[in-house]
Amino acid sequence: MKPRKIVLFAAAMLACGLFVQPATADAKEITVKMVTRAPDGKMLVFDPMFVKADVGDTVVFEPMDKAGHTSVSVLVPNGVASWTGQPNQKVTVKLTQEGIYLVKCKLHENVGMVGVVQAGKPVNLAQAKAAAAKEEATMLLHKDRFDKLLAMVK
Ligand SMILES: [Cu+2]
Repeated sequence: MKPRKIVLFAAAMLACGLFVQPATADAKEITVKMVTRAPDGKMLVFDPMFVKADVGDTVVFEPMDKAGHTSVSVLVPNGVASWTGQPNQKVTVKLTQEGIYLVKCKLHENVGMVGVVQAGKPVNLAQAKAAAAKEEATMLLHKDRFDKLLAMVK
């Protein structure tokens, strides 16, 4: 193709959305509840603690009781802005990049209130494990929770 035709072809593909991840067409909204007591009896947890999603999906961290729960990112894939939710604040995170997102409740992290979101391929798994180990060193309860959740990554 001549250069001009290539440009037109690229413009046409852009117009068709072909450069966009196919998952965006049926992007899902996934709710993660921040609870003091989960239905299964677990105390001070994200429910669910592990989310497997597609790039383009949105995760909504929703406080279910006024216990000061927060959604704070510990690690995000390259190119993603970290976030710091305020106590009892609903936080919406669009998964714009594939990889592992680690999250914690600032108030209850030390008792194991942490979560893992996987979007697409776990391209930053090694970084996630390193960041998780650093957090676990400061935790008092459920020190292996990040490890268990990261073991669910496929
Ligand atoms: Cu909390």
